[in-house]
Amino acid sequence: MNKELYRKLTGLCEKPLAQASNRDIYLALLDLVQDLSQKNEKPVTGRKLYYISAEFLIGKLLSNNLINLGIYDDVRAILQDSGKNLSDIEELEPEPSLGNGGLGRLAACFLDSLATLNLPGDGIGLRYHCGLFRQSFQNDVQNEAPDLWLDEHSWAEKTDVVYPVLLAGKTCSARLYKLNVTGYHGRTNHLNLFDLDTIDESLITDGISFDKSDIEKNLTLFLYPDDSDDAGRLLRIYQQYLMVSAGAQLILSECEARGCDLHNLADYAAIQINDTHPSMVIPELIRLLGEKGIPFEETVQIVTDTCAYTNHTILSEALEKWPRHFLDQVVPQLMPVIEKLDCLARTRTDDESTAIIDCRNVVHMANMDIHFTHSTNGVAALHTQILKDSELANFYRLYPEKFNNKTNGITFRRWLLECNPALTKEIGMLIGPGFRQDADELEKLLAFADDPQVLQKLTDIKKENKKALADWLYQKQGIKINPDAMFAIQSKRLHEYKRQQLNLLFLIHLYLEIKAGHTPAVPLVSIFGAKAAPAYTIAKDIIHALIALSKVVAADPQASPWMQIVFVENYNVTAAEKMIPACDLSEQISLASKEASGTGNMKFMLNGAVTLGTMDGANVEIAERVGNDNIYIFGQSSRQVINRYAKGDYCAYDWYESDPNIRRAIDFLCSPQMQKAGHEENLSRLHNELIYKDWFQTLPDFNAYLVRKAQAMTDYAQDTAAWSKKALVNIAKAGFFSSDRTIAEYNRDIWHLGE
Ligand code: 26W
Repeated sequence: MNKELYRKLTGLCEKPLAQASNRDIYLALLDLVQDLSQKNEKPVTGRKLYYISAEFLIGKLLSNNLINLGIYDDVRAILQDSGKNLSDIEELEPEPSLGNGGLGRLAACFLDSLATLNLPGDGIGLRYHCGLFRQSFQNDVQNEAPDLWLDEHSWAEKTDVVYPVLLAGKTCSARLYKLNVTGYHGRTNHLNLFDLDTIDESLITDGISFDKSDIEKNLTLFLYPDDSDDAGRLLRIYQQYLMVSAGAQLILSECEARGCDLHNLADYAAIQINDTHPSMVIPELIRLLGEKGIPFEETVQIVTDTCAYTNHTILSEALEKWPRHFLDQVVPQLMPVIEKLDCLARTRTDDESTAIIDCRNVVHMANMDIHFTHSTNGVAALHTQILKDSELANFYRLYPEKFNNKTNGITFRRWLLECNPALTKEIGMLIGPGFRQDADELEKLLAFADDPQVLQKLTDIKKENKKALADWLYQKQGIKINPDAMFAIQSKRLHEYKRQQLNLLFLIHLYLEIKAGHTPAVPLVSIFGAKAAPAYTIAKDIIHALIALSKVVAADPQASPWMQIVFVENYNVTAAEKMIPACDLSEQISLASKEASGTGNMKFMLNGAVTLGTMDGANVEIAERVGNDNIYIFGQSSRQVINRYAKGDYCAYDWYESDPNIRRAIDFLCSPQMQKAGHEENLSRLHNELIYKDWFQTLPDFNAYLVRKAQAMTDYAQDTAAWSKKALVNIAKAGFFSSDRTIAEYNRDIWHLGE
């Protein structure tokens, strides 16, 4: 036993561990981690990164920190000796859900990798009082409740640092909270989160509704308050400005404290703008540098040299544009700067499509980013190519040298070491511990690709993880699932382009086939985890249809031994850590060209799931690495999809009318069974949507999806060892998708930290 650690822990508890409550121990561990992580803070020399992001989906931090500090096993053993269980203590930690999905989780993985690689890099964001809403299903529809995660004892420590921020002409005080980010045997960096002292949580009334008028009381209450009305949209601008103005002041003061004279800001700071949400940092820095007496032209050059922009989407509705009068109201002090930037951009080109303020007085944030940063990157090879070829082609012609790709990655500390200890241990026994620091070493596993014992062991580990998921689901939702079935999981934000509705149509088809006497090769448990944006009606209808179908299936003794549908309530990082290690088939079925990258696809692969997917986002790079035998690809190519959109000739109704399988599956939504299990309004709205709109071309991919999924099920059923080999190859080839590789590339090409 590690005696020193034991002494420290009992000292912090102020009583023997056996007599301490789990909460006492949790708080003691929190103190212990803060203390140890502080010791790894290192002075910064040269350039330091500031990663500004409206989202940091960090998840629970206790285990992650214990692993990174190298004391996880010792702490677990010490607790065990005193009759305590670390996982019970982990349960007490609230999950900070400070993000919607991929973009926020990526930011969290990046912070982990920066610290692990010993690179000086901090995050800058907001300390939302409620993260993404807490989801429950009431009457089989999504219900949203506030998720007040802040505890009196939290990882984010209050500081005395306060910056003035001018919001609609009134000065507010932005207070800095600092959270230690530990690296795996690396340095400690920080996540800087800003908040106002005046926030009033009692403003929250019904569900996630609140009075949106008094920004001093509500500014950081929620992550992305509902933007379906103007008040919500204005509030988003207020939030963004609070973040970037306080962030810019923090950056300037840290650099000045290190001796920077601000003319050389780019030698001290690299700022990464995570999607368009922090774009106002550009005019804000120009404004602040101007106040210090630096001429406009020079401030523009300094800011361009310092900042870089990442694009995370090609959905045009997600590229932020604000009516000019919104900005006039919230940040009048920025408008003269934005106008000058617009004029300057117009001197470089007369291409109206690249204007910052367009002829209808709409301000295009992404356009400002591309003109006035030195780097624009996409997040997977295909995504970057599409940006260059179509979405941002006009910009690419103007600034070819600015465009570059940085394929996303995930931190293996959380998504392997922490969430799948059994697999981690087995890998260590086979190839030694080197993969923990160097993910590429996973390739050594290929030497065991034909070793029956190893393949059996992988099958056994997967089975145990499936049992653990089944137990968890039973405890949480009272649902019993069959661990001998194949587990197919689709977990991600709910969006039509991600096509949970395609999966729904498959499941209806499967059900009807079983009813017709055609049983599948293997029983299937189909698991979903997804939150729908509160104002996104069709997304909520898709959730409802899946839940209604799950009831129809469960009530049917002929079908239920063969298929089960489970919708996991309140999908978040904690749920993901349970679900991903238990997955056999990873569903990555977005419409080709629409998913910028995806990162769930990487997490599943690393945990030995085989992908069923379209040639979209990073699936393309996964396919390249694992080869055709170890992935199930289907559907239209991104080229075909882009051409179809360009021609504008897609007609869902034609597909519905001419294909009996499609018609049968869609019409089942309005069948008496479904209408009895669910709500007529939601189901017929979805029926209508699929037949008359289907913006994301579900129907043309339907048959190809059926065929590939049936093939995967047959392969799984027929030869366990062959399936296990596919899993092994996926794990072995996952090294490229480590965020350590991604961060090293950002540093090599864009940031040049510490230099
Ligand atoms: C309108 C504001 C807005 C728009 C989009 C807020 C949030 C979003 C998304 C949730 C952004 C997002 O998460 N994008 C995802 O980013 C991941 C990391 O790069 C990619 O892997 C996903 O493909 C992309 O959808």
